[in-house]
Amino acid sequence: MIQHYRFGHPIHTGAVLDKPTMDITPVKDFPGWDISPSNGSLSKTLSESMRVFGLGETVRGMNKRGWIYISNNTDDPNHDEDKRSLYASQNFILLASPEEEEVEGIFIDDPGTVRFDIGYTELNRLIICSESGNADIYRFTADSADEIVRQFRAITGQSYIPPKWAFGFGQSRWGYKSEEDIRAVFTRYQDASVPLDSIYLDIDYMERYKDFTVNTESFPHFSDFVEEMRKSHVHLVPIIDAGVKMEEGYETYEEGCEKDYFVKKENGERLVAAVWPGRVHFPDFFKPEVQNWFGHKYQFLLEQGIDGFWNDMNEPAIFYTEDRLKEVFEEIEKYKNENLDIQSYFAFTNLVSTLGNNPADYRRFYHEHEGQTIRHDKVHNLFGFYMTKAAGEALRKMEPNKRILLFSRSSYIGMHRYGGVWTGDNKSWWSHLLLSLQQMPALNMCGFLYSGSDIGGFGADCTEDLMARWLSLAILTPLYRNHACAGTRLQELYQFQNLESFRKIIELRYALIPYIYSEFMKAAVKNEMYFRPLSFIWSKDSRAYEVEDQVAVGESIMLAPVVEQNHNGRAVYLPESMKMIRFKAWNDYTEEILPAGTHYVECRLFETILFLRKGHVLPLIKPAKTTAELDYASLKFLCYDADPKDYTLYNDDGFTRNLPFTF
Ligand code: MIG
Repeated sequence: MIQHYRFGHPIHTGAVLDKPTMDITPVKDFPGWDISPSNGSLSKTLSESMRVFGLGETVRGMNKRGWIYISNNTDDPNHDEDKRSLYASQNFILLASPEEEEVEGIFIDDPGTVRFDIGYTELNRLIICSESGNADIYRFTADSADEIVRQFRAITGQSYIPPKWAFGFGQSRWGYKSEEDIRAVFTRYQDASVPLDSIYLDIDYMERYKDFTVNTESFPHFSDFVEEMRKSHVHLVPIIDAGVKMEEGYETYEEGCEKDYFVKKENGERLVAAVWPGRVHFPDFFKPEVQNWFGHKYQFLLEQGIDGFWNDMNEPAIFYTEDRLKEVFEEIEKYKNENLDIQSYFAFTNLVSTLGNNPADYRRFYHEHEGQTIRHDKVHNLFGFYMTKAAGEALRKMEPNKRILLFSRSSYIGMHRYGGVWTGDNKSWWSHLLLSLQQMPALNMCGFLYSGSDIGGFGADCTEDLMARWLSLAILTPLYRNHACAGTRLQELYQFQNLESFRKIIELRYALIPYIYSEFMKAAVKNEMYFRPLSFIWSKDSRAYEVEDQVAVGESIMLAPVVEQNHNGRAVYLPESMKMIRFKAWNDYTEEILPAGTHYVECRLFETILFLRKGHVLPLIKPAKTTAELDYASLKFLCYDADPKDYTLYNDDGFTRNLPFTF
């Protein structure tokens, strides 16, 4: 059942479909909740056994109890335990307990700041607060978590489906500068016979960081180069940033100015911010004509053979604005001849250190939205969504018959219809290895099925053992991309000693593609999750609710990866008997049936263990250099008290849109 309650006068975000496929009933209260429209809050006492799941891409565990999360999209490369906001606002939570029959979901559709105080102020109280007091609130009730998720997707829409090659291994690094750099990556992987489907182009492929340009000095024959890679079935995936460089003669800039497509301040002047290109304007993605314009700009790259993109810096990230910079210099001037006491010393240093992503700057500009002029901060969390919607809709028009890879850093619910997400600038930390696993079910719950973290970690130096464990933990994660920050230790697999062993992990990934693709498609089409917390399946098992480092993936598999350094194994909880499959390589594995309960399971570096559920099947295929070259005639099936016929395998040409999917 879906109920709707409204606070104030919320704006229409597009998160909820115009034509939902389930009924929504307007109500005057939610049973069991205290609602206070005057301060935009709703709250509820949580029983001890109640768990709170969801919120997509946030810090901490799958059970969100015991912290306060604030939806306020922020470019913050330090995903520490005390952070309240990251890049995305996915305001959907689910409440479940082994002691209760009813499961409940709450979605707050409010693109401004929303606080989820989940046992922070009061240990056993959940307080959700819309700062502006304008929000559409949906309450879902059902007898299972899976049903709540289906209801949620029935009103917010089906998840984005990427092309099949997007499930292959991708190599990325901020710092590849030229055709030669990219070719070297390709060659080294080829020489090592490591499968690879994509190489990513970070901001250096552009001419002075200008969107929809290619640096012709470092990529003199871009389309030929794209074609050269494509002959080996390797796709190049360029980045697109939200800010448009201010530069005379630059078409996108000049056109945007002429047509009045950039965001403006109260005085009517265009906002001048600074990001990688230097001074930029932000397109007003809230206007349909701007979405259409910006989206069609991707054509420049499509024409050169590109068929995948990642949208970055779209919170939007601001290094500084010209206005703020001016204010700061004026303030500094005042301190010049003063004797700085401790207070003024802190105030002084603070001036410069808070230039980036400053809240004052997000209050400086406006959007035109459905006939209204709205100050940015009130709709801040929609910016990345609308940029990606712009791209997604235009790509559908420009390539009506071909799926294009698209994922974004910033997001809001609704964006899951247009693209996937990656989890931003994590670090090469063991704690982030675990975090990356915990974020997946939360993202899936909110509709973001195509997702993944930067494998090996983005910031900081990656060690060989961390890379091995990460590749193995993410073995079934849809986006399977090794990415790192400029200046960190090189972490392409061939930079490490045991390249052979890395090859075996990547080959196992490719052996699992038929399962990954089938299960992803089922989840997308049936409005379900691909990654699930164990408690969503074993909902009466109170132990299952405590498991924070194991997940179910698709219908057949449970993962229990090693997430600690220098461990050669770990304790694994099995809610029921499962078959443990220990892979040393895709074609070198052992199978062992384990009873329900807790087991210490050895798992050495470079081994991957999959737990096959009873009554289920796991298809395996002979790996190939790319997903395009997989030979489905080589399929075989591992079973635990099941028959290969019990498994619905899905396959298609890997790129056609609008297939008549049915399961
Ligand atoms: O301020 O384009 O999250 O993946 O490599 C950094 C450079 C900008 C942030 C992205 C990261 C990307 C980087 N970008």
